[in-house]
Amino acid sequence: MPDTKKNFYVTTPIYYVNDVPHIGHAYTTVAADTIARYKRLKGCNVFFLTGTDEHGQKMEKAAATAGVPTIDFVDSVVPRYKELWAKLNISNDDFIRTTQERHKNAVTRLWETVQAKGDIFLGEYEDWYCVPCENFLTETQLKDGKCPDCGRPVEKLKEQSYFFRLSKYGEPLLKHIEANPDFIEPQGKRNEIVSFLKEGLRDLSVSRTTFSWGIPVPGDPKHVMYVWFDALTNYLTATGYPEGNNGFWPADIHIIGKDILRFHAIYWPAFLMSAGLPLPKKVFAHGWWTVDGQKMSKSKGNVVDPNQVADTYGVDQFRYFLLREVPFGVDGDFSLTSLVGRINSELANDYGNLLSRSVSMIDKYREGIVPVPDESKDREELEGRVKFLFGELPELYSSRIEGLNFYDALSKVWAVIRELNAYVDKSAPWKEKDEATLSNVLYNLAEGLRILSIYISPVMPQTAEKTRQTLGLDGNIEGAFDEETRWGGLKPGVKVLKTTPLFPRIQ
Ligand code: ME8
Repeated sequence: MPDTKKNFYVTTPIYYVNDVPHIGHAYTTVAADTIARYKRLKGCNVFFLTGTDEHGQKMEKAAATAGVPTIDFVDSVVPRYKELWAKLNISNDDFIRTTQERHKNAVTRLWETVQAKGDIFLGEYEDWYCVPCENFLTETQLKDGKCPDCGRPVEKLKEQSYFFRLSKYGEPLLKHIEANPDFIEPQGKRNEIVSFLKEGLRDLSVSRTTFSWGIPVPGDPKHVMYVWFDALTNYLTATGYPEGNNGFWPADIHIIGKDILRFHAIYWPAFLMSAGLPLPKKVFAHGWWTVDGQKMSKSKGNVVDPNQVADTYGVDQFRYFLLREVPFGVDGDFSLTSLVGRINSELANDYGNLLSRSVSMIDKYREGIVPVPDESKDREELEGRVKFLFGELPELYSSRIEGLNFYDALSKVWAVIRELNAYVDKSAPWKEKDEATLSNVLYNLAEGLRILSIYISPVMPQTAEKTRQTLGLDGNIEGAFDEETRWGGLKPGVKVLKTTPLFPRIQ
C-alpha cells in the first residue's frame, strides 16, 4: 500500500474579500477539494487549506467606499466564502484569514528571518502600482499606460520602501526549476516563468507607507508589509509556523489560477529560499473561464454566481461540469447550454439512468435483492469487455487524477459507464427469460455501480453517497480506493433501495 498514511497538503489561493465569490473561486476550490478527497480515498493524511486575503490597499479602498471600518467590511464578506464552501461540499481542514493573530505572528517571523539574512534593505520606490492586482510595475511593463494584466489604470508611487533582494534569487530559482521539472505545471506555464527569470529580476518593494491596513514592519511601524509578502505566507502559517510544523510543510501542491503564477513561482520560493525553508513541491496554474465567450467582469454584468448555479442545477452537477468541461490548465468557456447539455447527457442519461434501471430491474426480477452470479453460464463473451475496462481503470484513473487531469479521468470513467449501459442492452436477458444470464447481469450492474461510486466520489461526493445508500453499502470510503475498485467485492444478497432520479433532466 504505497500511499498509506502519507501526508498530503493541498492549498487554494486565499481569496480577496473586496468582492463576493464567483465561478473562478469555485473552480480552484472544487479542484483542490477533488484532489483532497481522492488522496483521502487512497489512505493519505490530508491537510486541505483555503481562506481569505484581507489586507492591502484594495481592501482599505473598498471599505472606505462602503463607508465602514475595514475590519467590519472584511468580517462581513468572509462568511460569503465559508457559506459557499459549505454549500459546495468543500472538505477543507482549515480556513485561514490573514487578519488572524497566528498569521500576523508567522509573517512577522518570516520577515525577521529574511531580514536577518540580509535580504531586506531600505530604499525608495518610484514607479507604478496596480491596486486591483496589488502589483508593482515598471514604465516599460505598462500597456497603453495601463496594467498589462488587468487593463485597469495604474497609480504612480514615490515613497520610502523596504526592498527584498529578489535579484539574488533568479539563478537559484532557475536551477531549482531545472532540477525539478514538475515544480511548475503545466509545462507551458513553466516555460513562461523560465523566460521571465532569464530576463533577470529586479529587487522587490515589500512595504508601503501611504496606507495602514496591513501587518506593520517589525521595528518600523509606519510601514506595512506588501500584501503579497503577507498573503503568500498563509500557506506556512497554517502548518504551525513559526512555533512548529504540523508535519505538512512543504506543501505538496499549491493550486492557483494562471493570473497569480509569478507570485507563486518566483516571489514565494524566493522568500522561502531566503528564510532557509523548504519549497512547495508543486505549483499548478489552471486556466481561466470566460462566460459565453466574453471575459467575466462586473462592468459587463456577466459574473457567474456559483450559489445560483448550484441552487438551480445542483451542487454535484456544477462540480462535475467545472472539471469535465475543459482540461485543467486550459482556458474554458462557461455557458448554460453546455452545462445543461452535460447534465442531460452524461449525468441523467448515462449515470442516472444506469443506476435507476439497475435498481428497478433488481427490484422487478429479484425482489430487490442482488442475486448470486450463476457460474454455470459462460459469461466471458458478454462480460469480458466490462470486466477488462474495470480492471484497467484504477491505474488509468489514478494517474490522471494525480496529474490533476480531471477531464481525462472523468472521460475514462464515463467510457466504462457507457460500456455498462451497452452491456445491459446487448444482453437483454429479460427478453428470453434466461434466468442465469439475468442473475449475472443484475449482479454485474450492482457491482459496477458499487465500484463507480468510488471513482465519482471525489468529484460528486453526494451522488456517490446516494449511490452507495441505494446499494446498501458503507458510506465511509476513506482509505478504500485499492480495495473497493477491485471487481467482485460486492456480496450477493444485499437489498437495494428504490431511488428517485439522481439527475432530473433539464428542459
Ligand atoms: O488573487 N477563471 O485573490 P482573488 C478561473 N488574494 N479562475 C479564476 C477566475 C476566472 N475567470 N477569476 C479568478 C488573489 N479565478 C489573491 C491570492 S494567494 C496567496 C493570494 C481564481 O480573489 C483563480 O484561482 O483575486 C485565481 O488565482 C483566484 O481566483 C484569484 O482570486
